[in-house]
Amino acid sequence: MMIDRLKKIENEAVRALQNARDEETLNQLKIKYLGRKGLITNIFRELGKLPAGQRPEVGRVANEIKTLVSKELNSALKRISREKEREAQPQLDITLPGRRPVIGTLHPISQVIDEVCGIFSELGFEIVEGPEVELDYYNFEALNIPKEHPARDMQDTFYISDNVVLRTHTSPIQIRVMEKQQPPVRMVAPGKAYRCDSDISHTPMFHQVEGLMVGEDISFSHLKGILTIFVHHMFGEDILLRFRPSFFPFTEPSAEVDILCVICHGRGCRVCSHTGWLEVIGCGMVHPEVFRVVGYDPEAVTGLAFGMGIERIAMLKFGIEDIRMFFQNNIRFLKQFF
Ligand code: 2U9
Repeated sequence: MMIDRLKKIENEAVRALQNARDEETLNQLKIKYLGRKGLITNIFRELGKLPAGQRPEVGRVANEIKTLVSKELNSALKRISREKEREAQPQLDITLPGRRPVIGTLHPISQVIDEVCGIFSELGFEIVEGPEVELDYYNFEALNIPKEHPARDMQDTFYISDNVVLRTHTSPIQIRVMEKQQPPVRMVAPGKAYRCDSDISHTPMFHQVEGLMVGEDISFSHLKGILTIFVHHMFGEDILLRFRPSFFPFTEPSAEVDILCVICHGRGCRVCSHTGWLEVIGCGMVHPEVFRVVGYDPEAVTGLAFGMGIERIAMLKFGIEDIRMFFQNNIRFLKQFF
């Protein structure tokens, strides 16, 4: 009789615990079965009223049931707290489109270098690179920049040692090519250059693309023609340009290419220092002394050369006023060139 009652209590308790959906129900069940006046607790209290022969058996079964119901209660508690945790998490909506990964793009400076090299490459120029840590000889001496020349000043040049510098232009690449290769030469040299200088239009590291074309009858008109084609490709077919005399130790004659100011169209503004023109390229005919140094015969060959600062070209093309924007890695700035 008593055993039957116990079995019934056990079945009811287990079913109720398994069906419970919240902590409150579990608490009530705990009180109902295991509390001070609980159904299982009462059995122990009634043991004394039983005939002595039944007591051990009923006591043993009651203990078993008490243990089992306690275990069932614990696992119900764990189950409910797991369910609560899962409900607290946002539900997964598998119909939502996936998050696109952010894909980087080339830095605007790299984009402009590629564009410049692309134009010259179509004109048959080979692209050549060289070391950024360079011998004084290749950076200065071979380019007709003698020992006491102001361009060598400690204030402009980063010296590694007496005869080793960070190249101040990419021109040493052309010297290295001419040392190894006989004319004709038709090449562009892109890369980083270093000068100890820093303000809104100068950074200690900047980029250049320089070009060189050497052969038997290379003339100033080739230079004008090539650079005119280049400027039209880079800034637009109807851009106005002019060649203005200038001076560089490694070219003679030397010139600079100006374009009509892209901001004010020649009226004069802050960007063009009220001249109406913007310098974009330095150029000239290779100095005979440079040919002599690399072992070319200055009587037999002539050459055209040019150089441009990439940051300057990029600033004019994109309308950027402060060169330092290129090097601050501000993602909101860089994103505009995606
Ligand atoms: C060799 C012979 C001649 C390259 C040249 C310039 C003029 C020039 C500047 C433009 C702006 C450098 O970045 S910048 O500051 N460059 O004005 N560069 S002619 O002439 C050479 C190069 C190599 C062997």
